Amino acid sequence: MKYILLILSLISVSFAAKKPNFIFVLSDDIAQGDLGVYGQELIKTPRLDQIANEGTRYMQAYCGTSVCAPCRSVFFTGLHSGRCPVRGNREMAPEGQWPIPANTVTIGEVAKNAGYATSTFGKWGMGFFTTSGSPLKQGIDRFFGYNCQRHAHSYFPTYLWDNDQPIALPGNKGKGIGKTYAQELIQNEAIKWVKQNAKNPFMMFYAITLPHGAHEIDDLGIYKNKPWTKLQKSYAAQVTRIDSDMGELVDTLRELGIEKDTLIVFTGDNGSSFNPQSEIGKLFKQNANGLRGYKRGMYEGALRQAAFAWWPGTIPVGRVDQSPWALWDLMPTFVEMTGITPPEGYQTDGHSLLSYLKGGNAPNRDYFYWELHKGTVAQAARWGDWKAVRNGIKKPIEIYNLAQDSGEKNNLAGRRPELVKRAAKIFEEAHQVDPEWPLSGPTQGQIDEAKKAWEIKRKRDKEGYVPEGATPLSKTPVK
Ligand SMILES: [Ca+2]
Repeated sequence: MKYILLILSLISVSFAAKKPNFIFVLSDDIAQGDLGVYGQELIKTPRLDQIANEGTRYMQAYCGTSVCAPCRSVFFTGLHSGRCPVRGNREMAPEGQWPIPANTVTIGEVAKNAGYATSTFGKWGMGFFTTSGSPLKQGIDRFFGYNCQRHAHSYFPTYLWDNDQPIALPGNKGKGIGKTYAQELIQNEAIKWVKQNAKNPFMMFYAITLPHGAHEIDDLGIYKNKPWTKLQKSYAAQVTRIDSDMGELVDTLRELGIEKDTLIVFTGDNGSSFNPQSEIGKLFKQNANGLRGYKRGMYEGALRQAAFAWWPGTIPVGRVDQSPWALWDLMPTFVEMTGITPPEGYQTDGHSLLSYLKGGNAPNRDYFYWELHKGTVAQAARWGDWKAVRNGIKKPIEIYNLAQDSGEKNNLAGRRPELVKRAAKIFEEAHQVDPEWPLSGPTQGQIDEAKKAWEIKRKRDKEGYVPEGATPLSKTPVK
């Protein structure tokens, strides 16, 4: 009996030692159609295509909502945008966005609680370091990048944050092309961290800022001599930069021999920031998938993302699937794949995708829900093939049948009052009342705060602001 117990405990130790790593890559404003595997012909993404083809690619993977900060918050909290604590890009002075409250259980805390090493690289957007929303107070051991989304409008910033310490980047002016490309540093730190943590189970949230504006790049590479506009070349080079950086990441996992222990999920955080009729939208045929809308909307073109999962030996190779799922599913997926008990206060609106990722069916659920805080709140829901959109609380509810009309051209609301009723019920039920996020839109105080925050940002840009006590990049110790 003793021996059996010993063997059992050895088995459980060896299982415990094999907790899988999780890398979630969230690309900022990338369009589904920007990637070769989704039909892109002009922008080259060979490594992303390869990663997608070595794993499973999803055609109906949904973001949290169609702007940056709340989408991050949906992933980070496992709550949909009707319940998560950061539901809009709310600008706070002098730096940062509206913070995640202290009592929110985040995926960072869930992972850390289970003994994982945790990190975030790239663009945070969920609270400055002096607030409860600091990554370092929300379960993240290692942060490197931009805390503030306004700051992330430059790829040649005058400084970045190494945890909560500012690093000055000499030769950068914070606008236009400078000497040090932020993504270069962020990628190097991310790769370094993976190497340092190869023996631990780790959870990395890589909130890669590309190809969000400003569309600045250190090297136009293969696009240099294309007969395109400067913007078109820069944009293409930004996407290809994500590609080579993701290639380096999987190469690193393979060199470390941990590729079979590591799940990578790659998605965009919202649809393209470009109108399909713009010089980017048109040249790169970003809406060749026929979906309606783009960033800051509630139609499928804003919500459906480029998305794939890679986990050699675990996730089926070459599968392409049409089932819908959403970013708030990743929290319960992480909990199930690690077999851990989440800390007290943990809750989620998602469903674990683990068996689906492994080749099974997607989980059943009542509905998906999104809200978008810009002016009065816009809402969307999907149940089965039905999709409902209300572009503001006083606007009529629109109903579409996604199976027959994925382009959401044919509003069936007039003919299907029972579906309008169902949508209204979902909109009411899924929206959790929160005085910070009124349905009627931001309060005057919130508008004033945002105005002040942008004024400070513009002033800082003019002055080439660097936070006090910043260490120059060349003097930072090699970690
Ligand atoms: Ca974004």
